Amino acid sequence: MDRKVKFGKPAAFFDVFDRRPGPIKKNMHYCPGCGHGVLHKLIAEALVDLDLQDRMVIISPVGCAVFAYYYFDTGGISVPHGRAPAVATGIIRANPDSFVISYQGDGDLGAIGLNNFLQAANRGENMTVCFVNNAIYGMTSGQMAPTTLVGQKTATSPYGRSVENEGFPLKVCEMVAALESPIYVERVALTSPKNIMAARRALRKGLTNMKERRGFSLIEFLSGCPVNQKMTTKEVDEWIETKMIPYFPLGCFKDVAKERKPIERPKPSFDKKKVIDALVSSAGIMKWGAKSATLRKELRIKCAGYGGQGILSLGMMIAAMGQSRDINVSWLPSYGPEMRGGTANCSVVLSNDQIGSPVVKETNILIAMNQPSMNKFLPDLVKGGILLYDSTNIAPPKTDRRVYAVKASDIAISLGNIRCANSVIMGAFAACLKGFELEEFEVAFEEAIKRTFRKKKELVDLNIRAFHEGHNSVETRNV
Ligand SMILES: Cc1ncc(C[n+]2csc(CCOP(=O)(O)OP(=O)(O)O)c2C)c(N)n1
Ligand code: SF4
Ligand SMILES: [Mg+2]
Repeated sequence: MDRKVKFGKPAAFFDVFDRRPGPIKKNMHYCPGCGHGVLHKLIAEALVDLDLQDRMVIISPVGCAVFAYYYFDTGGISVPHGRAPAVATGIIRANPDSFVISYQGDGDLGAIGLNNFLQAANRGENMTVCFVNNAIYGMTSGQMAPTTLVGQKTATSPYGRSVENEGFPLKVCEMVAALESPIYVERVALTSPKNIMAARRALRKGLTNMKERRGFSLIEFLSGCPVNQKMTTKEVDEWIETKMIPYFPLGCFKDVAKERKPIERPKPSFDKKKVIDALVSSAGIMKWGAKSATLRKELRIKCAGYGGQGILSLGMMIAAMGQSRDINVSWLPSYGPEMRGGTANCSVVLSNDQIGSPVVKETNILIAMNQPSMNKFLPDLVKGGILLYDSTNIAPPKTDRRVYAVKASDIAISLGNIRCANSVIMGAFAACLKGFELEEFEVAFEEAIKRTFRKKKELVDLNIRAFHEGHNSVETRNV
């Protein structure tokens, strides 16, 4: 163990923090007296001394440490709140030659991400979790955390945490030590020099376990957040020593690294062909092709009819087909009394740009399968818009828009199943769009149908026949 005191910036930090926006490039963003700054330095020193820097990925949580990647000259990812151990698992499983630190606050690890964390611990993933317990949500200005002490006042517990309302603070080390897989669990404090030296030793032990591929280590760092605890740095250290440590005792809760046989996991495969095959067969429709070059503008589509006519799946199918062409899509169903046989509708947007709102009011294409839907939504069809309707159920409308009609219900009945009327409509829809917006529609439809009904072969054939009937039977009314 290296006992030499070191000065200056460890080489695992960037010389200049160029990733940090604004003029300050030499200092960290942490408040004076914050435990994160101290721990960062301990980590950076250890990465150099243990020769881990080049293969290390540090996962920054949501919380005050979210910008850890400004400082560490290592691999780094910022992840959604609480998801650090899940992302760390992905990295370590996909590339077992890498090393990974899951760096987490008490809100991140103990509240929103508790399940992610416990499951990773229970699986015994080869990672080191650095858990910064400052008994508060630092980044968001001091709300109560799972580790807030009983009686501690925070922004959301102005009268102090109470056992009656919130229960006792979560003892994470004690909980994890009770699990079978973790090999090393220790609680330390970032307060006095003596405690910081103990923290340094614990951190290095956890990182060494990972380096030797022994499994899951957790180190909990009791830490100050002077700003939100409204204390000076000296007061916060005293508070940790006199209030936190009696409830969260320091020490090693488990250390079985040496006697445990590490869990062996299968080596991942990066055979390009196998990966593509796996992706394509599970997504099916992804084979459809490259990004559509022919979608010139945003298409806002409304599908409407009776509940039970397959309106929502019609819209879903259009959205899925757009998605498979790498077009941005949204699908917004309208539920409610419609589910009991009234009108049902859904809004679909296809766009090469970002979609501002999934609500379709000004409609480019209206697909109407019953009269009330036609009456309700036709006024929203923009000038130059397309109306496609089921002429079995709907009287010819008076409109100056482009109109296409198909006897969808009659055709579906003649094919033996009224429920394939939506596939007839899809065929008609493809014919309306031919050479206009989306190419290779038929190929995509067949793939989507095969995927949807993969366990009912007879429905695949029926829906494909319905699609072709609809395609061939659509009539233009006023183009
Ligand atoms: C999904 C999600 N929920 C909530 C938030 C808001 N949020 C940001 S940081 C934070 C709490 C961070 O507290 P902690 O994990 O203890 O980190 P600290 O800042 O104290 O180090 C919360 C709730 C968010 N960003 N994302
Ligand atoms: S708010 Fe608290 S946790 Fe966040 S940087 Fe400041 S002292 Fe540290
Ligand atoms: Mg916190």
